[in-house]
Parts: sequence; structure tokens; C-alpha cells
Amino acid sequence: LVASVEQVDQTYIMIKPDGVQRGLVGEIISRFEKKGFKLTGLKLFQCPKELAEEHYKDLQSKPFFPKLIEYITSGPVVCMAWEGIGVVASARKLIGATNPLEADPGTIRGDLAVQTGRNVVHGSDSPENGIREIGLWFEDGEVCEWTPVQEPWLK
Ligand code: RTP
Repeated sequence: LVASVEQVDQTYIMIKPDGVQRGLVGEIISRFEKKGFKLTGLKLFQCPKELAEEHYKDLQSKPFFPKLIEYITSGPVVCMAWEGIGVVASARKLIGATNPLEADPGTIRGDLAVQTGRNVVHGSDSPENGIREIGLWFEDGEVCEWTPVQEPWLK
């Protein structure tokens, strides 16, 4: 996956139930904000089993699939849509390798997690999947298009 130079993309980032339970929501959101991406969607959500199965349908045949669905539906997740130049590839770098023990220090998983089955966060793996997953997890009207103001908030 190569970061495109000027392409503005959308990605779906999800803080998994372990991230919420461990109080890592602020820390994780902060990393994407500080990097310079724009938050366009945000909600705390108890995911129904059917949606988890649809989201991970490409992994249906994997032996860990039932455990993965159980994990993702075990408590609320934080659903986020982020926008920016090369955001899909960049977010995957910020998140780090799937197995947190192989994720570099400085990445979210490298700093905050230990187990593949409890790797705290999801990020879309292509711009096409970013759009698909945002459509899957957000209702019409929940994603907000906005332009950052150049003026100070307070005068
Ligand atoms: P994600 O979709 O959550 O961002 O993760 P990923 O692309 O880094 O990894 P993927 O291969 O798509 O796997 C999706 C999630 O399934 C769980 N998993 N468990 N061997 C296992 O027990 C195993 N392998 C994968 C992880 O939660 C992984 O993030």
C-alpha cells in the first residue's frame, strides 16, 4: 500500500472494545488529530453481530472468525471517519502491524497492545474499503463535511 501524494481519501477507523474498556479513546483520537487529519464522523456504538460479520466478511473462512466477532461485539466500539491526503495508508502506519508484538514502538499497537486478538484499533486497508466501511458503519447524515476555519475561534 503506497501513500498517494495529493489524493484526499477517507478512512474508517474503529477503536475496538478493548480500547474503550482500557480508557484509550482520547489517546487514540489524539494521534490522528495531531497527525493533521480531519475528523468527519464519530460515535460510540454497540455493534450488532450481523454488522461485525459483514465488516469482516473477507475473514469468514478463518479459524479465528467466531472469536473475532465475539470480540468486536463484546462491548461498545468508537466508530470514526477521517479524511486527508493519503489518510488510508498513513493511518495504517500510525496503527502499526496486526500483531502488536511486531508493531513498531511509536505506533498505536506498538505502544498500547500485546495480543493480535486484542489489538485495540481497526483501520481500512484501501481507499475503496474506506468508503465502503464508512457507508457500512454510519447512517446518512452522521458524517459531517466541514472546512477548518482560518480565523481564531475567540476574538
Ligand atoms: P483490522 O482489519 O482490524 O484493522 O486488522 P488488520 O487489517 O491489521 O488485520 P486482518 O488480517 O484484517 O485481521 C482483522 C482482525 O482480526 C483479528 N485477528 N486475529 N490469528 C488471529 O487470532 C487473528 N488474526 C487476525 C485481529 O483483531 C485483526 O485486527
